[in-house]
Amino acid sequence: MGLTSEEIKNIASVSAQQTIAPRPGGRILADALAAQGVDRLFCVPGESYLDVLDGLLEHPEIHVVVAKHEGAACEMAEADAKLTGRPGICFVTRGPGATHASVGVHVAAQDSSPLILFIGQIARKERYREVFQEMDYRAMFGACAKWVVEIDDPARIPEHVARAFVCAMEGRPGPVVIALPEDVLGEICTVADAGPVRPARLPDPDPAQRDALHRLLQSAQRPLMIVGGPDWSDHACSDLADFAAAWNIPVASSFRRQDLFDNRLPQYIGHLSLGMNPALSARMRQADLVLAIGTRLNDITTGSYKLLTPPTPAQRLVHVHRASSELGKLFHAELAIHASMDGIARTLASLPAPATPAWAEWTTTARREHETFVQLPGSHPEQIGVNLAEVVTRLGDVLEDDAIIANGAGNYTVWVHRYYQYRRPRTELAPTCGTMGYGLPAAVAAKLRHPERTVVCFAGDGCFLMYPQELATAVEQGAAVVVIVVNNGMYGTIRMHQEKRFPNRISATAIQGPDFAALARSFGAFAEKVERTEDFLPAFERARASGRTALLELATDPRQLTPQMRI
Ligand SMILES: Cc1ncc(C[n+]2csc(CCOP(=O)(O)OP(=O)(O)O)c2C)c(N)n1
Ligand SMILES: [Mg+2]
Repeated sequence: MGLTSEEIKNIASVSAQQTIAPRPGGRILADALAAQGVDRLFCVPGESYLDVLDGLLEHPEIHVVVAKHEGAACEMAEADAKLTGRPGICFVTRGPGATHASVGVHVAAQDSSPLILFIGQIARKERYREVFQEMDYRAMFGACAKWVVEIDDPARIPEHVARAFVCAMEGRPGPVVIALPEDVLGEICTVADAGPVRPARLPDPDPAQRDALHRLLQSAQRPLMIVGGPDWSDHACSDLADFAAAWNIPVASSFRRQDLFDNRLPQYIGHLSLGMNPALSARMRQADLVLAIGTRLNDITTGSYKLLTPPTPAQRLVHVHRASSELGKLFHAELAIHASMDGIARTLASLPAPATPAWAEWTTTARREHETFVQLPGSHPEQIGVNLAEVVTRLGDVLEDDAIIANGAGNYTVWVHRYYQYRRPRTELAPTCGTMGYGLPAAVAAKLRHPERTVVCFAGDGCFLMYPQELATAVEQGAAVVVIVVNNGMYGTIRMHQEKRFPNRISATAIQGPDFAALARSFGAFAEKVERTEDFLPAFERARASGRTALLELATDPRQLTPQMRI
């Protein structure tokens, strides 16, 4: 993706008068990261980039976290980016390292998170012979990264790294991949560092857009706001809440962006997700004005494009996005606004609200429907193991507002998203692209970023078994996360689909898991198994009080596939 001239202007270079010592490429790269303010990176080491590892010894301010699998390393970097808004940094080796790490590139692309994946590459002179672990990264990542580059000249490392930072953050944030030939990293050259870069400032809505927005709101009968997408500051979220309160406008979050709007507020009406509240989908259909703020309106958020149909939906649509390329891509909005989330939230909060909006009843009813949906269901008379709805609700009662909840993919997340009330921005680390295994790496990254906050990872047994070895990373790093393994002995989501399409024909969906608590203890973690709902909270408090990485295995009922569906 090209940069605008504005952005290129932002790439400042150090004054030519400065005396520069010759350095090997690996050191130039480590210095370039430091120049961009990198304070942490995630890696699995490889002989292909020893020069960078060596160069990093000169930068004790950069915390090098060694994960045990590159998929986890890259997801840690992506989760770190979700928390900081700055590019997450990951280093892996060529071939096997790069292919493992690709999952994190996919998450960063679909979740719009800034990420830079550095890959140690074979030496330039060996290219095109299919030598040991040789791969073409432009071909491999070309379709999902915003930019892929192989650096051919150590003198251009500062330039390329600076550009990668801008590229990952500008417009719709996403992944950049940089391949580093081994001999480039070893070559000594004399070049100045680049200064820290910042993408060009995004526009604010202009006065004409503000007026049009105001008019649309004033003429609406049944408005509904959808919030989503990346890069929301605390300030923008708070302006948005002020606007929603002043106009008493109902707010739904897009898939796995529930933390953008305090779920306890009277305007919050739920989560546009897989298995969403049918009353919420009905509201979406009935709305006469949809304000889509920050979200790209993907298939899940729009109920497979049935609740909002492209290109011209039945509802009047205002679409606001920080990337102009997302506007008009799929939906033709009546009003499309290219703006930062800070800018649009400030504009919305400044609109003079009517004394009594026409839709008071519409909002109250939508909220009531949401409250009914998240009410604790009674246990089925034949239920065994813990009641997950109750566990999640009780956990929400004891956790602080800034606690971070991480998860991967699986039906267990339906309970988490339905019964946990997210309250603050950047407290939900959840892959909008449904990547199993994401929870533990994301939780580790979160605990390192915010050691003072409680970090809980929910994982299904299938999900957890993708990266159980990252407990070693957590213990090594002193990351006292609490992992809650929801053990139903199966890939429940797939079993659910199987039951619907091929009833009573179980194929490849059972899991014979280990003794999760014993496994966790072998890594040096605190661990307990919980078999009754009432034992959960005391076990959770013991886990937290241990001050160590902790794991609680919850035995859940394999027949309870979702809060509604029982085999
Ligand atoms: C990396 C990855 N592999 C496979 C899938 C397909 N998939 C989605 S959910 C799921 C099962 C999840 O099982 P588990 O974590 O035990 O949760 P449960 O559904 O049982 O609650 C699978 C295999 C996926 N989303 N991601
Ligand atoms: Mg399971």
